Parts: sequence; structure tokens; C-alpha cells
Amino acid sequence: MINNEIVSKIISSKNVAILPHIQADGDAIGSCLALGIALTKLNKKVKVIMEESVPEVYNFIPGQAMVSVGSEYKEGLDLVITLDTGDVGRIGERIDVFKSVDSTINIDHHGTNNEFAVLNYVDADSAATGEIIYELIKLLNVDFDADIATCLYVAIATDTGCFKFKNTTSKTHRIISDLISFGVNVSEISGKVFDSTTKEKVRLMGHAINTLELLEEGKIAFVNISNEMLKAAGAKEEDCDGIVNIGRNIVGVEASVVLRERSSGDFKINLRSKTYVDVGQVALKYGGGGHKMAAGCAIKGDLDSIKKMILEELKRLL
Ligand SMILES: [Mn+2]
Repeated sequence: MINNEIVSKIISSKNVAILPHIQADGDAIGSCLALGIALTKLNKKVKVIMEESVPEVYNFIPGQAMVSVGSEYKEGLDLVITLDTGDVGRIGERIDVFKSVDSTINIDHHGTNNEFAVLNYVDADSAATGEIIYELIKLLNVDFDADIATCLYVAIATDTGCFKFKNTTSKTHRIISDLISFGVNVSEISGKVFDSTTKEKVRLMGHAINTLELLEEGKIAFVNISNEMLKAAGAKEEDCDGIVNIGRNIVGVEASVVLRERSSGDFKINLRSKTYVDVGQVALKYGGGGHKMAAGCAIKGDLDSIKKMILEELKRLL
């Protein structure tokens, strides 16, 4: 349960900034906007401050008038709330905003969260931060509406892979059932978020699939994505999202890795597992974090030695 201190701190503040993690995903964006709409209903001044603008796929999500991009906005803030953010590094440039106030709250579901705020609530049993925000909005006594419900539906649907991942629980479905009763357009959201893709992303997937390697008798999948591939496909950074699932979905694969070279010698590593390998521990070892079945980190070095390092870690866990 979210403690009273967090609830009363929110109730007593007037000018609130809500921060998702860098490269915000559906859970981060949906959770921030849902809480933002709820706090607006409590007559608070609210800004959702993002590192990058909202990815196109989420353009339909309600509440985006509250969004500002970058670290400039600090105007009279008395509370900063980070959502879905496992550590301070995931705040990015907006650390200035975070440090500009004395009152900070960190609400998250990443098991690797290191409780960096003044008040912290971390529940690794929640499938999405959206599940926690659902409870929080109830504790704040704000009435749900279609906008809040839509934001939270997107948050929970994306972090559960449309209710297919292991983190999906009966509680998840109870919350979703309640949200739908407030007027969520399920088929429209599914169509926009899960069943549509750009031609640029499909081209990028093609380039990425060409690099697929299956190691350890097909239990580990590696894919790498370079800037050249992104350019050749006309794709954007956000188009790399989900490519790690291509390897994960192959029969026999237990762990899937995408190595994204952002600049020469600087790789972003995306890790997924299917049943038992704890990729969160691998990510944590290299300064990243995440969940048991989905995690990430950044490593500097050359492709081959990073691949070797990650492979050794995963082999021990197989
Ligand atoms: Mn999340």
C-alpha cells in the first residue's frame, strides 16, 4: 500500500511536476498523464516534463496539453514526482528540475529501484507503474473518467505486452475491467499501439534480422542495430523499441539481446528473457536495471567484446 505520507504530500502541494523516465514508454507516459489529469482535478498546477517529445504512436493519449519537453521548466514547483524511473540516471537532463525542489516522490515497479527520492514507493509485484497510479488516484479520492482510464489502460497494456507477459495477474485484469467501465476504446487503442507500424520500422526490422545470431544451441539470440541501419531504413530511435522481441519469440530462445550502437563505441543493450533467466541482474551488473524478464543497460566498448561479456553472463544463468 502507498503510505499516507506520500498521499498527504501530494494533497498539500500546489505546483507539481511529474517526470517519466528518459525515452518514455507507454507505461511511463500513460502513468504520468493519468496522475497529471487527476491532480488537475484537485486544482493543482501540473506539468508533465519529458526528456523527449511523446513518440508518435502515443499521440492520441489524453492530457498532452500538460506536457513540456526539456529541463527549463522549474517555475514555482513545490513537488516533483518521478514515475516508472528506476534510478536517477533515468531522469536525464531533467535532474535540474528534480534538484530544484525539497519534496520529491519516486513511484515505480522496477525491482532494481534504488529509492533516490525523499519519499519512495516501489512495488515490483505491480505489472506496470500504471497499476500503482490506479491505486494512488483512488487514495486521492479523484473520480475516474474516460481520459484517466485511457491513460492507465495504455500504461498497463504496454507493460504487459497486451496482457501476454508473465507479470499479468488477476489484479491486472480487475483493474483493467474497472478502467474499461469508464469508457476505454479497447479496439482503437490496440489498433494504434499494437497492430500498426511504419514502413521505416519494418525496414529497420529487416536490417536488424539480418544480424540475428543464435548461440548456445539456440537459447540465446543476439541482434545489433547501427546508426547506418537506422539511416538506411529512414527510421527513428523509437523504432528500435520491440525489436528485442523478435529474438525472444523464436522457439527455443530463452534470452534475447539487442545491441544498439548509438555512437561509435557506445552501446545501449536491451535484454529479454522468456521463462527463467533473470536479465535484470545482468543489466544491474553493467550499471543498468529493470525487471527479471526485461532489462537494459549502456556499455562502452566494441561490439565483439560487449557481445562476449553479455554472452558469458547469460551462459551462467542458463
Ligand atoms: Mn513500467
